[in-house]
Amino acid sequence: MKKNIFALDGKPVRGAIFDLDGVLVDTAKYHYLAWKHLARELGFDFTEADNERLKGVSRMRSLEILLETGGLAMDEAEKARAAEKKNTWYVEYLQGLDESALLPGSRELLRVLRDRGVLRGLGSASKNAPFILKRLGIADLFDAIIDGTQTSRAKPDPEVFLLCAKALKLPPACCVVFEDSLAGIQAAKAGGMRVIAVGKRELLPGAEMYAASLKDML
Ligand code: B16
Ligand code: MG
Repeated sequence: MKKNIFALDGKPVRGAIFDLDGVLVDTAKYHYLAWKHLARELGFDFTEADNERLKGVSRMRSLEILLETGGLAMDEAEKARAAEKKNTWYVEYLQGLDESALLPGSRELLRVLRDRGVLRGLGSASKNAPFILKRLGIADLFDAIIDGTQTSRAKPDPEVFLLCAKALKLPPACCVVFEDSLAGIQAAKAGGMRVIAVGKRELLPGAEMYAASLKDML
């Protein structure tokens, strides 16, 4: 392994918890296209820079940030309809998804960790995670899967990662989280875990280690 996750802070790493969108799979672009479509229908442009704030946060919170960006307000019923619309478009984009959408190094790193006795968990905010994992054919590489269908509090709340550590039967301090979003890094830190950020240090402060992609870890 090029970057030694076992040397992180000198404490043992017994579990690795992976975020899904933007870490293991390139679905972030489909989220963006679907939100941009919704913004266009609502009469404003939504840029890639605006989209940075949506990464890792729940569907409803993402909609609220989008409305804030466009200077619009909606009541709860309208919000539910708009979020549903966005999800329909997103799921349509996902229909073509296959193993080629796996980000470089994803499957290989999961296998290396398995072979070295490190438990692997998934900690994703996405309610579409079960469908995506099935399409990618990597579900059997995880010992525990926690996604947006099992959580009630969005990142930066640590709930998703704490539930995952519990499902792995490991104390949070023995786990390392791989994340591509600021909300996710904050969630992992709040849960008492170490973080490897997948992305740029300037955009993702607070992690113990940085990697441009999971391939860098191998
Ligand atoms: P859904 P992650 C997150 O997944 C995405 O990063 C975020 O953009 C999305 O809004 C959220 O899932 C909810 O996804 O609408 O599919 O339920 O990065 O935590 O794996
Ligand atoms: Mg992510």
